[in-house]
Amino acid sequence: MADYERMKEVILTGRVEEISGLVKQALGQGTNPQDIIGQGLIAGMDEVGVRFKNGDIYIPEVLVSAKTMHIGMEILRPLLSKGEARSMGTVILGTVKGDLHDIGKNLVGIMLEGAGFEVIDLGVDQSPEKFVEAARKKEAQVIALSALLTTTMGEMAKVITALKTAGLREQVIVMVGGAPLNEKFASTIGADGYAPDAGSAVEKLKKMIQRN
Ligand code: B1M
Repeated sequence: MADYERMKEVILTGRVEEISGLVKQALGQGTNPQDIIGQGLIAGMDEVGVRFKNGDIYIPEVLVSAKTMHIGMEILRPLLSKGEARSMGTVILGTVKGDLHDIGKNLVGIMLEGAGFEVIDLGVDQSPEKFVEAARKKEAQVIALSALLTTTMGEMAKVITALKTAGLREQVIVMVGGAPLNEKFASTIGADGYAPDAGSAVEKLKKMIQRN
């Protein structure tokens, strides 16, 4: 049984030197990489978020926790990517303009790769034009947008408008996510799908791709 409580504690306290050992130990015990991410790494970051919000910890601690989680992720990423050999489709992924948060976006990318999608990650602070250009160039089936700030969620609507202007809206599924979003917001801006977390993003996208 993987020691999820200890993993969460190590992420929370930012003990970068300990996370690799714990993740490798869990893998050695036969634990599914996606379970390690969900119940260990993400659960740890969730708690970091709560403490940051409550003012119990500050930005430097948050960054060390994020680094700790990334180290764990780097061990798991190649294992997830072996999930399926055939590509389920090409996804252009990124965090919208003005927004620098990338931890959740990276998780979504890793999980999508694990499910067999080809993921082209544009990074953070990406303009609508960048998404449109990448979708056209790569003949992508999906644009996946992340936003963590209430001040940047509106950028998602601009991406959809830019897709319409470019004549690409009908060819591309637009999926949105991020902590301040919900189903209603996604539907208001005309997105095709919303997912509250990385796991459900994969499930929803698989279904949408099959329907198309
Ligand atoms: Co910022 N930050 N931050 N931050 N930060 C939040 C988001 C905040 C809620 C904290 C708070 O005040 N309680 C708040 C936003 C308030 C709001 O707008 N409602 C906030 C703020 C205000 C800010 C700054 C403005 C602070 C400042 O400078 N005064 C600033 C903005 C910088 C900018 O972007 N322009 C800022 C900066 C930062 C850091 C750089 C220090 C750092 C980011 C580091 C990085 O990403 N590389 C940071 C962090 C780490 C956080 C918190 C603590 C944690 C975010 C995180 O990584 N969570 C966050 C508080 C919180 O969330 N409780 C906070 C873990 C991650 C796994 O979850 O990203 O939600 P999340 O992703 C989830 C789901 O949302 C979903 O799946 C993921 C996992 O399952 N999901 C998708 C995400 N994208 C998806 C896309 C999908 C589907 C699902 O489909 C495409």
